[in-house]
Amino acid sequence: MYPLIVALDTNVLHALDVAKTLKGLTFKVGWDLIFEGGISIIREITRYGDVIVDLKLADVPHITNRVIEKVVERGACCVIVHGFLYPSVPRSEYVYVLAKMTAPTLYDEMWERLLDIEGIRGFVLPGNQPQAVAHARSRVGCKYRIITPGIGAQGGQPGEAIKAGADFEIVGRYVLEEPSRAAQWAQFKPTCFNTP
Ligand code: NUP
Repeated sequence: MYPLIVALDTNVLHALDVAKTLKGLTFKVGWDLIFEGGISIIREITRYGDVIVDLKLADVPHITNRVIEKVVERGACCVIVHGFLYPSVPRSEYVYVLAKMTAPTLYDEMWERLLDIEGIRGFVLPGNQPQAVAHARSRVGCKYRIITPGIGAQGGQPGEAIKAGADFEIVGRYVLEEPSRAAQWAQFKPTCFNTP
């Protein structure tokens, strides 16, 4: 398994085709694909690899927890939740906290505070900002996973965020356009965790 999470931001047929071609990798399913394929698309994609569901949840705890439960019931390993919910971020082994985005946002002013959250699976951090990834890794050690979008179309170079301390890089367009590019990740090793 390469330390690569393929973001299936495309239509259902193309997503299934890419997942079949890259069977054994990890896939990220977001709103785009769920609106098109329905919630059952999560289970369908799990036939080809682990699935992270990226709904960037941001609601009060009881609602967020109910959505997480529904997604996990369908076979996803984990779900991405907005860090700005802090301190009301749901704490669970299924939760990845989005702490800083690949585009400029208000997270840039307070993201480091989120690194103190306890009891989660890990953090989503910007792979196109390797210095932020390195800083986060030095703060949290190998206690949490770090996964990083922003590679390829958003400017990050393949392997750059892993070198800075990430476990997996999240890549959409760069791999969707040409799935054979996924093989570039064969040479990289996760910093701490082998599983997404
Ligand atoms: O800060 C973030 N930036 C980002 O691009 C947090 C994310 N979850 N993503 C997601 O990563 C985005 O929603 C998309 O699914 C993927 C990046 O796609 P691409 O730029 O590699 O095509």
